[in-house]
Amino acid sequence: MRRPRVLSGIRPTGQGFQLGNYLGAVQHWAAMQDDNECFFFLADLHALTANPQPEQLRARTRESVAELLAMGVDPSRSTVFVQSHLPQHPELGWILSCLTGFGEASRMTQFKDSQQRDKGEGSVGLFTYPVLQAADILMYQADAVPIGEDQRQHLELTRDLAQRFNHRYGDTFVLPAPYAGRAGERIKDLQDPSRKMSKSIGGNGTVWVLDEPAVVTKKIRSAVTDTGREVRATGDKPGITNLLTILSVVTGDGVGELEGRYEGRGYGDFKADVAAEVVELFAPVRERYAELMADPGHLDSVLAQGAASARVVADRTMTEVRERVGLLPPAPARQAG
Ligand code: AQP
Repeated sequence: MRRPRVLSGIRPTGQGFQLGNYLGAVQHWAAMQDDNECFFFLADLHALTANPQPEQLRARTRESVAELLAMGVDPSRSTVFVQSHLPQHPELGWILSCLTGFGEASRMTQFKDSQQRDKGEGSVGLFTYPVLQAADILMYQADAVPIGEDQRQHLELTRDLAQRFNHRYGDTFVLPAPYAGRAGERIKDLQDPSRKMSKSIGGNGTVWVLDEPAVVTKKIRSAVTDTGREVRATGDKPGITNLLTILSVVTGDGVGELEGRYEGRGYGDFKADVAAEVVELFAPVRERYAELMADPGHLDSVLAQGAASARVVADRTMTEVRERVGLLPPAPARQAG
C-alpha cells in the first residue's frame, strides 16, 4: 500500500523564516516525512506577488532551501524543489483559471483582505494566487495538505476545481483533504499580539530562526506584555498568552501546567525561560545552516534532484491534462539532414 502523499509550500519572502513558520509549519513537515510521501517546495512564483527585488528573491530562495534542510526537512526522504523550476505549475494554473468563476475567485477572503489593504490597487497575481495554489496541489495528486485555518477556503476551491475538471473531462485529479495531523499553533507578533508573527512585518516583534542568541533573548524579554504579574493565558492577556503558547509548543508541556509552574513568580523569570528555550531550539539549526551554506554544490544537487523527481509526477499529470482538455501534442522534431 502506498503512503499518503502530502504537499506543502512556503514562500521565500522576508529576510528568513520566523518562529511562527517553524512552530506552525516546518516542524510538522519534518515530523511527517516517515509516514508520508512528502513534496515540499519553495513557492517563488507566489513570492512574486510581493514584488521583491530580483537579487533578493534569488538569494532568499537558495537560503530558504538551506534553512528548510537545517530545520529537519530531509531530501533523502522528501522531494524538495523550487516551484519555478517546474513551468508545469503556471501551465496548469492557467488551465484551472479557465474553470474558475470570476465571482468565485472574488470571494476568497485573503484576496478581499489584500484588496482592502491595497485600496483596490492590488495585482492580478494576488487575484489568481489561489488558482496557482490549486495547481501546485493537484499537480502532485496530493492526498493531504497541511494547512492553517486561513488556507481552508483555498483548499475548498482546490477541491471544487478538481471535481469540476474530473466531471467535465473524466477522472484525473485526486481530491486533497486537510492533513489530519496536529494543527499548527498561530504564533503572534511579540510587539503586537493582535496580529500573527510574519516574515514581511519583521522588526522586534519577529524572531528569525537564524537570529543570534542575544537578539532572540532581547526580543523576547522586550515582548509586549500586559499589566499585572500573573502568568496566565486569558483573553485580556494576549502577550502573555502568546509567550505561553510558544513555551508550550517548544517544550511540549501543557499551558495549564506552565501556568502552575510560574504561579507567583512574575514576568521576568518567565520571559527569561521562554528566551532560553527558543535559543536552545534554534542553536543546532543555526549551526547546520552555516554548514549547508558553505557547500553550495550540495544545495544545487538537492534542488536538481528534487526538480527531477517532481518533474516525473508533473509530466505524468500534464500529459493527461493536455490530452483531456484537447491540446494538440507537438509533432516530434524532425532530424536535420
Ligand atoms: N505566525 C505564525 N504562526 C504559525 N504558523 C505560521 N505560518 C506563518 N506565520 C505563522 C505558517 O508558515 C507557513 C509559511 O507560509 P508562507 O511563507 O507561504 O506565508 P505566510 O503564511 O503568509 O507566512 P508569513 O511568515 O506571514 O509570510 P509573509 O509575511 O510573506 O506573508 C504556512 O504554513 C503558515 O501557516
